[in-house]
Amino acid sequence: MSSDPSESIESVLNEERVFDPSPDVADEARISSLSQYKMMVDQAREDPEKFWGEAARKELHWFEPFNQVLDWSNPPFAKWFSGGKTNISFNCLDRQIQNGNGDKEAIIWEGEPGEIRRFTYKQLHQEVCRAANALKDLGLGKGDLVALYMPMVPEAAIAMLACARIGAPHSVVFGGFSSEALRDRLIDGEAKAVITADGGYRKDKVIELKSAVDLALANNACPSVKSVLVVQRTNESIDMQTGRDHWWHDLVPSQSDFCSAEHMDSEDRLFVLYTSGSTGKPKGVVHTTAGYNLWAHLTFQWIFDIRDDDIYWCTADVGWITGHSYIVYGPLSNGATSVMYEGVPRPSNPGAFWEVIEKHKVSIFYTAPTAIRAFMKNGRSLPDKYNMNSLRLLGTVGEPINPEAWMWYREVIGGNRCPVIDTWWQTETGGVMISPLPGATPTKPGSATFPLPGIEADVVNANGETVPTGEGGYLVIRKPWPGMMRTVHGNEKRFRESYWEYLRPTGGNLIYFAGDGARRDSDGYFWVMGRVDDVINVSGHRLGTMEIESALVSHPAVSEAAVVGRPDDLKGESVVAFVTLEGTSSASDHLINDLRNHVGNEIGAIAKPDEIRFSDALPKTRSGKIMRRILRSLAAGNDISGDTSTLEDRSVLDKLRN
Ligand code: 6R9
Repeated sequence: MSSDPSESIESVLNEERVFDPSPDVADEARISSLSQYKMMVDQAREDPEKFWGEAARKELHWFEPFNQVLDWSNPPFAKWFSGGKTNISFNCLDRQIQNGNGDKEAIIWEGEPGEIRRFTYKQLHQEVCRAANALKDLGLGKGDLVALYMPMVPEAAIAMLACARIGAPHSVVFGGFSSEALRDRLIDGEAKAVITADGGYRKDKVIELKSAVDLALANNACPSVKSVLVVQRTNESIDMQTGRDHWWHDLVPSQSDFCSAEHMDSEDRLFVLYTSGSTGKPKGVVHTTAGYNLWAHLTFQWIFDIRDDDIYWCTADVGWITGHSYIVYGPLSNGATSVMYEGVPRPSNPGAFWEVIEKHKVSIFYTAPTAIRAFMKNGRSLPDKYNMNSLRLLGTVGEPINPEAWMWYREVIGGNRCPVIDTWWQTETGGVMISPLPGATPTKPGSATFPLPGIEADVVNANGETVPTGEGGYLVIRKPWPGMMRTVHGNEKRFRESYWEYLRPTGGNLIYFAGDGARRDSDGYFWVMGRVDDVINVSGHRLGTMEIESALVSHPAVSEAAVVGRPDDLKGESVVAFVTLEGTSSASDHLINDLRNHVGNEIGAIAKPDEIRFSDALPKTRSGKIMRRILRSLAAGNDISGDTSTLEDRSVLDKLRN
């Protein structure tokens, strides 16, 4: 822990505005009043096993019923719905067809160049079955990890569902990560196959993916990977290695469109998704079949109060947890229509988002604060040109949303009629944890409001004791929940230590610490204030400062590096690196460029430092620890406040100020 949360929590949020759910939203909603929400909270608190057990039986299809709701005999390793057999691909497809949704649109996809593809539930089911059979032909089956390194094309969702169908856990690696980052993840997960595309489109440019896969696999770096399945998207000329590489269009379309769903044990692995932590390499967060399915399903239903005629659109990439839970699994498990868009707003089409909303009559729109802030900067004249009357709900996720951006979102995009649903959660939590319910919760701009039923969230001090109202502290979860991560892939110790043993409460009950600071106001509303560990959040992307530091020091010119976040009006935070050089190297613009590219190659463009400052030395304690608090103040252009008496060499400060 690099900072005291109360220190990093600003007291800017004296927010007085409250927006009650409008009667027309509330009247039709599943959860239609605050008292109904509170009743559910009480039920879940009184008898959690009954609450979750009933939900699981009602909401999911089971090949075989479970015989125990929660096994918490070996905390923090939870087992949910033991003995049960289910399959998330069955829940997302077959069950929807059985329920009469076969001809309903499951996915409406739009590519950046503007082409549109539509899949009904029946069609998606067929595509998934064909892909699943193709994976079987490649020798893949239950338990074999399959990595996906894909653009935002329908085949990304189809591949995820195909893996789930045959019981092969997937590990989606965001297409913006470099070949180095991909290689690390393939090795760590011992992936048996990679599904990719020749390339993808981003901001009118072609992003090469297959060539990055080739680089990652070069020199037999990932011996576990036996096959690569390649979707043709951009028609790049790429190398295909005989025996290893196969075109999707050669292998998939000719398969049978029937493939029965594997009966998966509740606790069989569904996927591994890597995310940045405060120490070391990215962690492979493990989610399992039934608990994750229930959580993605139930949260989607609660927070968006999904209706049969909704057209729902989440702008995330499938490479992140938001794409997993709220483009693919949550919406499809509820029989909803999910829009998938390959593009982003770009100079050739700055109104791309509003155009998609208008064209597809989107009724629920879920995006990130960083996007909202960027639009806000350019004014309302652009969104005002589009007809967005179809919208009824607006969601945000990924980082704290400032009240100004929240108000702008509500007024300009939502025409003052759509509730703003600010959802706090993480890769580790599987689904949303703290969020308003549109028909029940009065909202306050900038607050994620209350924990969902069954989620025992609290704000505590280092001893795990609840802090007084209004005071900042660590945001924790006191009880297990179905969507919780089960472990860090290959590292149970790291799972225990990073999440469950950071805070050691008196009394001994384990509590989950999420890495965020928060406070609660006198009405009980949660205000999440951002990370209090060495993770920085740039435009909603999680980056570990340690990862960027290791990338920097792997460059021959760099001796030492320290990376901190600096508050940024648009991106939330930007990356600032303090670097000391090896004896013979000297600071120059050329070197700055070189270092930025080096980080791009090691991790991905999102991790490139916005600013690099050279220094003869870094501020350290006598025991040799870098004092990041000082660097954070310097990066933000603030005076160095607080205690500096533990500094080994105070003269370093003067040098750094320049
Ligand atoms: C879903 C997702 C998780 C981190 C989390 C926190 C930040 C996400 C937030 C939020 C304030 C919100 N975060 N939603 N902070 N308000 N509504 O983003 O997962 O990529 O794992 O990031 O994002 O700091 O700890 P992930």
